[in-house]
Amino acid sequence: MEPRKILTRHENNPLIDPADYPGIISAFNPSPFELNGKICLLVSTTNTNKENNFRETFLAESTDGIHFTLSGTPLVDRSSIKDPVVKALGGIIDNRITKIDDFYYFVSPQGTWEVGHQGCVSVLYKTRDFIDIEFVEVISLPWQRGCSLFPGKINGKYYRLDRPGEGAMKSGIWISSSPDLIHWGCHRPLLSPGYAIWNGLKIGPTPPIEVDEGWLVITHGMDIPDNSMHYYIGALLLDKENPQHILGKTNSYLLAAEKDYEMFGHVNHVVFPTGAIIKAESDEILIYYGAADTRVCLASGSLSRVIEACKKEL
Ligand code: BMA
Repeated sequence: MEPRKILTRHENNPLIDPADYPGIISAFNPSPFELNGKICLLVSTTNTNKENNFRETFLAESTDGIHFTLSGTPLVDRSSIKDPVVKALGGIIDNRITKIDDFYYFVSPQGTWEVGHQGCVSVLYKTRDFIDIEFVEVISLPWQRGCSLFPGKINGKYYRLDRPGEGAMKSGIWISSSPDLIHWGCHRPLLSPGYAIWNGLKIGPTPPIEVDEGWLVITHGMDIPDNSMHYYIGALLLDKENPQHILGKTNSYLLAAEKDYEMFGHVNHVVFPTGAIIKAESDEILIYYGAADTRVCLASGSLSRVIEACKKEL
């Protein structure tokens, strides 16, 4: 089946609309996870009211994966962070979340402009219950986005994917490893942008999901077809034992910005994934994504077809 026909948008889209939350002007790029039988999202939000300028993450919870309630306060209480430089870093948005053993780890690409530098660094947080959130460490240099942890060790080491680069820079996916989730090295390029037209300028990762065939990674791609940025959703399959080895990737995108709610907003023509949930028993993948950097949407479809599209490079 053609990759662009695998996913179906949910009829209730957008599932989270900032219009329903006074004070918030965008709710987007949701990082999904499961907790106590619920589907939850770490939702990126902005409020550009000049006196209360923030970019923060709010927790959204749902019992059916469709109807979400957004928390009333930001997830990370910055007053609990002791390190003054980390406390002053830019907004906590675009998280990638991964459960490793008993903890949920999430990484936020936080700006360093606020502390007199440039670019984003990857900031690692962990929590068990989404009440007590612990700052762990800054785990990258600047110009780093999209840090996505694998959900456990592979042959004795933790692994992660990154998308170094910002703005108009060409940016692809890199892989690295660590003994302890804090000290990272052995950086290697994994996938360059431009393997297809929809990722001409950028290709970036989300947290790898274990499937029978390997590690499934939902990706974002970006191209500038008409002098404006267009974002797409694609997928990649990595070898289970050696994640530096790509088994296949979708040649076509799975989703492009085609609906009004994806084409028009704070940034036009954006469908941006920050993770996915799989329901292996019903052969389903749920991709929650940011639409036009303004709202939260859902597209879902057959997991095995997404994997097949990767393997056959459709
Ligand atoms: C990326 C990040 C995301 C955003 C996307 C599209 O580089 O800034 O927050 O959704 O661009 O604007």
